[in-house]
Amino acid sequence: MGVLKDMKNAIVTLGTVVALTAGLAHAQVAVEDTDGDGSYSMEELMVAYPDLTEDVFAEVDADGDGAVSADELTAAQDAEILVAG
Ligand SMILES: [Ca+2]
Ligand SMILES: [Ca+2]
Repeated sequence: MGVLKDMKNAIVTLGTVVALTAGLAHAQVAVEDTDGDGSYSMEELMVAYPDLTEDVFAEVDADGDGAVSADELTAAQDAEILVAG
């Protein structure tokens, strides 16, 4: 009976991990590089984040080159500088 209980615990734990991972993936809003230049402009970001302001864009654009790279976007989402809704 002990083995069965351990298996049940393992399945419950796995289910929790899957649910958490799905939740994180869902929280990440997909931003589209509409013009295909390899980076995200303010206009492209505003499709996913309509409330985006120039101040926030400047914060997301960590190196200040006027465009947001995929790395800058991921960092901003992780740091919750960009929050959907
Ligand atoms: Ca672009
Ligand atoms: Ca940049």
